[in-house]
Amino acid sequence: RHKFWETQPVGQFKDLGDTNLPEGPIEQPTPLSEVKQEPYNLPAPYEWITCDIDSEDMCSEVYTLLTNNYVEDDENMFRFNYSKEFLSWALRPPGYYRSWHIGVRVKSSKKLVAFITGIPAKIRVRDAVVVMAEVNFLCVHKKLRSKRLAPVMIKEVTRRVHLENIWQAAYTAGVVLPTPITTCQYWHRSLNPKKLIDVGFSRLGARMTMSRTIKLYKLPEQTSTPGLGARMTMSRTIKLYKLPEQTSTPGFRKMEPHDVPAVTRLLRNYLKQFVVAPDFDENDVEHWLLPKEDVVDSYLVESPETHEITDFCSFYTLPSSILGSQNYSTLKAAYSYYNVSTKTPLLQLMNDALIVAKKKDFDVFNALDVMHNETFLKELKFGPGDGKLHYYLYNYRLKHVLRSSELGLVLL
Ligand code: YNC
Ligand code: MG
Repeated sequence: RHKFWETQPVGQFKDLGDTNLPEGPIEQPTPLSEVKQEPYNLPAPYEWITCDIDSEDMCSEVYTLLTNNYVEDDENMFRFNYSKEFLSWALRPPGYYRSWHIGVRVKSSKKLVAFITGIPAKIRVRDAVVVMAEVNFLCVHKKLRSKRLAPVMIKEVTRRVHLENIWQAAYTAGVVLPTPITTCQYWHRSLNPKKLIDVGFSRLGARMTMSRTIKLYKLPEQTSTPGLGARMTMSRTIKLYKLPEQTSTPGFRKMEPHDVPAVTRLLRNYLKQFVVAPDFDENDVEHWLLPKEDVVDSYLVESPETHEITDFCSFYTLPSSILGSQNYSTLKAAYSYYNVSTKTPLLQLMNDALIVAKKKDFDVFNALDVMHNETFLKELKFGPGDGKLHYYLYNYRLKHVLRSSELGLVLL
């Protein structure tokens, strides 16, 4: 039962498979004068604030709330630790609205205890380009959980999105809600297996299981030798994940500002093949894909002969706090972002991405099974996580659940 979500304009479980329902908006926009003008009521001890993410102090408060209370894996071993620089980047794309960065404070102490954000994005669904809000960073302090604060946060961001005459949204969650447009799986590629095993990452269900590690290890030489587990040594594991020092693709280099027009053309053309994908213009590409230290990395292939930009790959930096290790406090993770292959095989391109990520000292490289990622995951020794990521649209119905490979959208 979903007492809140059943009241919202989202695909409902009872309607799954009902192909008589049309694709597109579920509810029509209302005149802006009919949008509620006052914020929703919060329980008496709390008040709304609009977070000025430009302000160093406010950015630090948000950082602290999320560092201590945001998403953990199922076994509570790791918690996302988005950096301040990352938050500032993620929340201020072209055309962002300050009013969509919403906090809740305790009136008496001024302590920030909840947060939710939206940013504007043009998202194409089949042939329709729809202006949406991408909603992210929903967080309620651990001490205030299960008090139905989340629905109030969601209604308030919805109201503020409506006030900008925007009526659709996209979001992801690890939990199942009515109803996913697709469900993806995370895959993890060890870059620093010794550390990953030390901190328990390799044994973690939500990331990569030991049995999977053993199975992977088993593949090259041994096929069905019994008692194989005992032969799974650290040195053999390190060897299994070893990468070359240098990238292999001629013309592979870091993206630079003058590449924005060519990358925009390449990416726009590539993303056409997916059912749901962002509609990026040059300003978006400049913001989301130009390299930003410790936030986003992008590489491309420039043909040594024609100087044409033929391929592109990118990843963002999202460390996790390690909650119970004596030896380490942070897991440095790279997350596959947008990749385009036209001339360089995707497998080779992503192998080069792994090599640069390893050089930059990442411990693990993560990727969802979206777009064409399935074509390289197993071969490049990624292991499947068992946590799922569900994608949702608000006030937009699709007739069918998508395959993850039909999705061309990566949210942060
Ligand atoms: C979630 N992640 O089902 P029902 S992802 C949406 N997204 O409602 P309470 C969620 N809804 O089932 P708590 C949700 N998690 O009764 C729970 N819910 O209908 C629903 N975790 O509220 C849930 N961040 O306040 C239930 O629960 C209702 O105190 C229960 O708070 C939830 O950012 C939460 O995982 C997630 O901080 C805030 O557990 C809290 O547990 C927490 O009693 C750790 O809420 C951090 C975490 C979520 C990351 C994310 C995307 C959010 C999308 C929100 C939906 C946006 C819709 C579009 C709006 C714009 C529309 C336009 C136009
Ligand atoms: Mg609550």
